[in-house]
Amino acid sequence: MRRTLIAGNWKMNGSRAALAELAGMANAAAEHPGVDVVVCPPATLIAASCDVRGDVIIGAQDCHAAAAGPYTGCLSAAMLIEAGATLSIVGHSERRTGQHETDAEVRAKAIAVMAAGMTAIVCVGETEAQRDAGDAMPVVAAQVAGSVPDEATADRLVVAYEPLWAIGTGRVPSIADVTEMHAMIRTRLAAKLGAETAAAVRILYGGSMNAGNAAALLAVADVDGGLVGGASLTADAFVPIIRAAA
Ligand code: G2H
Repeated sequence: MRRTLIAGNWKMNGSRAALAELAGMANAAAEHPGVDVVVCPPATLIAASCDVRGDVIIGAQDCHAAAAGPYTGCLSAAMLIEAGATLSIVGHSERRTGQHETDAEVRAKAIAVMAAGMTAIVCVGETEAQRDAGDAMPVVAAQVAGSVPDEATADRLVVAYEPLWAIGTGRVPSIADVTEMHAMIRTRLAAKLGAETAAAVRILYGGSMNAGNAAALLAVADVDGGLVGGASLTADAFVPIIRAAA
């Protein structure tokens, strides 16, 4: 009942030349209609991406919580929609760490995204020190409690579990750890949103997903897709992950 979702997060990478890669991803999306394929390019490329996206859903990497105002360099949900985005990542660890975003700020961003009619991908994940200390589960549980809006609906919310120590490192958690974490996240979503909504929310795994490990990660019961960084920058790297999800 949950459609698999494969989302590429280009982070601060890509120029107009990368639109040729997006065209290749669009071909793969057309060949695999059972998979929702998302690409989140830099905001400067959202509008141009919509010209070549085909069946690919174009998303943003962040969204300000306010509708408008004195927030230099920031973009509102309405601006992102006008550019062509229908989804936004919020609370990526690179923003939680680099921009000191709190759970409350991430929740406010998710509310703004959903209220505008877009889907929010809310990111959670523990640091290596927290995992080593045995705190991974309570840390992520607290992030889910604090970052996911109480009013979220399954068609507007996606959760991405991204352990920080797996991001861009080539390391991934064991299948047992991914299984345990995703099951816990769904249990926490049920407590917050009700069992029916929680059962329908997609929970993505993110952190060094690639063509070699995607099939095993996507086979986990509560893994409903992937949030892919480095391996989403080229069609050659991203398309095999789309195929693995089909
Ligand atoms: C985690 C992921 C994309 P990567 O940040 O969100 O990046 O796949 O490069 O680890």
